[in-house]
Amino acid sequence: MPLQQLWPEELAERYRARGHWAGETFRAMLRRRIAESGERMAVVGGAERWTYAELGRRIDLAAAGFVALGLQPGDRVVVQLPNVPEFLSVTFGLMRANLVPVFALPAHRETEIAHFARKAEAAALVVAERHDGFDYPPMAALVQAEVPTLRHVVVIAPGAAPFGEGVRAALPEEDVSPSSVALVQISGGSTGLSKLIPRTHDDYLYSIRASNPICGLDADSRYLVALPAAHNFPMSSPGHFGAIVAGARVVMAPAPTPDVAFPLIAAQGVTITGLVPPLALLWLQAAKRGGHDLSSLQVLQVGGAKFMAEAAKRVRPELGCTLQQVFGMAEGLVNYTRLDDPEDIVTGTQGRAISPDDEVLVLDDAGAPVADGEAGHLLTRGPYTIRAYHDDPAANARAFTPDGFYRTGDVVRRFPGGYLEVQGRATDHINRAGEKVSAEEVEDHLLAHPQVFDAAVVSLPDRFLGERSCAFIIPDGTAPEQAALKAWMRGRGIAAFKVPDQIVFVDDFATTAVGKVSRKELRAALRARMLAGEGTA
Ligand code: AMP
Ligand code: DBH
Repeated sequence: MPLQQLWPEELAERYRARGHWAGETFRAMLRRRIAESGERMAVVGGAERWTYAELGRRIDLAAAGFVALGLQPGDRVVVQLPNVPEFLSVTFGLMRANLVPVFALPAHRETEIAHFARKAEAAALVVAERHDGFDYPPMAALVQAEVPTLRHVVVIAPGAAPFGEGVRAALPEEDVSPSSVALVQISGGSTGLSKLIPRTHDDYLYSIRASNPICGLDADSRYLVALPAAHNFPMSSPGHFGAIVAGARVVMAPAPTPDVAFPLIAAQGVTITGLVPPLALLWLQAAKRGGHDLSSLQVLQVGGAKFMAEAAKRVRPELGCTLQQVFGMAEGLVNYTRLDDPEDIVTGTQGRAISPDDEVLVLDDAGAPVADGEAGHLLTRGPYTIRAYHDDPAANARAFTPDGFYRTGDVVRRFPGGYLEVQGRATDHINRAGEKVSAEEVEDHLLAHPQVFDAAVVSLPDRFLGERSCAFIIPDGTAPEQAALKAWMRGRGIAAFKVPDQIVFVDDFATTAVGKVSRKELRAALRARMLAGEGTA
């Protein structure tokens, strides 16, 4: 199944005519960047410090290695790497060889990686040797045994070029079309399994180029990659890709916690970074204790989940930098508060869209526009929002309107100037500290357990995570032990963040009064019962 992302011709023409789609590929952008910024520092991480020239050399080495494996232009390669400089040489090396990276998070495990690889018909998988106490090669071997297209596993050891220094191969001369797919992002999965999000060179680079000035990112900036580098937010809003586009410095943080990030900020003079709300709270708490020099930090971006106004108000006084709220999605649309916005906008909204050509609709249940200030469903289309997921007609029928608007599933209020406040969502997923967990996907796993008769997974408010997951389970006979059930879930080869935070055993779902209900109504009823204090933890 070929990877593609197509806009109707008249819209494509408009996006080109307005200069949004610049007709440049990643490979062309990098060639220019490396020629112009050769002696400047490009990326720092672990023991590595690479100038742009050195990054360029490593990109070519990685590209040659992939070509030498026999990979063909257009082949897909799943990349699962932590925040290391090699993240950039591998990703851009793949692009240099006209291959397409598919980004997985370090937290994903064999079930998820196999799903991405199968869905993308990937020819290779790139993993780290070890990260966060986990050995990736054995997992990669399991995935390879399961996915017939996966011919190669490439293991990255810190500092070493992935294929050694001596590898030689002729790199493709022809560049790809800027309207072709440059990379594949993964959706958080609002229903069922994660979907693949193909992004083109034109659209992704536009979102990055347009983000840079909005976020104050220029050649003198130093961007700290605190969140997982593969995530769309730290990759493109404007993220480490934005830093590369600007000729700035990327600083890779092996972990986002203050003990690791604060010393890096001081040592590297970090000027900008992005966090999810729970991490921002941790940083606020740690900064209060003092003993760190965060004076270089100019902009703290917070996004991925709703940052409450009370916490938002603390950023400037306690961290001494400007807060920027970021409300984005791997499917496209990204909203930012602007750096010079008044305090109430910065703390009370999740920003406004990047582009004058982002079309943003806020609609009631019947599909009619609501008045400004009223809550409604957010739909969008524009020059960097996808028109379809890869190879998933059923999901596409649900997620896109016939005229190509993406149904974000978010419920928002719009204010004058186009500022949005995220109020909630219409789809059943748990936004667990920015990680989106599909209720349906977790239920499917639970239902595979022999002592589980039925399961419904809901989100509950959580002081630290924002939301946590709670599984209501009707046991089949004797209920399993909670700890045993959680351990069994982990054994399913899924990311730890998908294991329910809380499990509540119930005799039935007590929905008889309502009659036959949808899973959605069932989840809502159970959630309401729990919040009303009727549940037993
Ligand atoms: P995904 O589609 O997996 O990339 O996740 C994007 C979703 O994350 C959005 O549709 C929102 O539901 C949520 N999200 C991202 N940023 C914010 C934010 N600043 N405030 C509230 N929700 C957010
Ligand atoms: O949550 C997200 O997916 C997200 C948040 C902020 C995102 O994709 C982005 C910015 O680009």
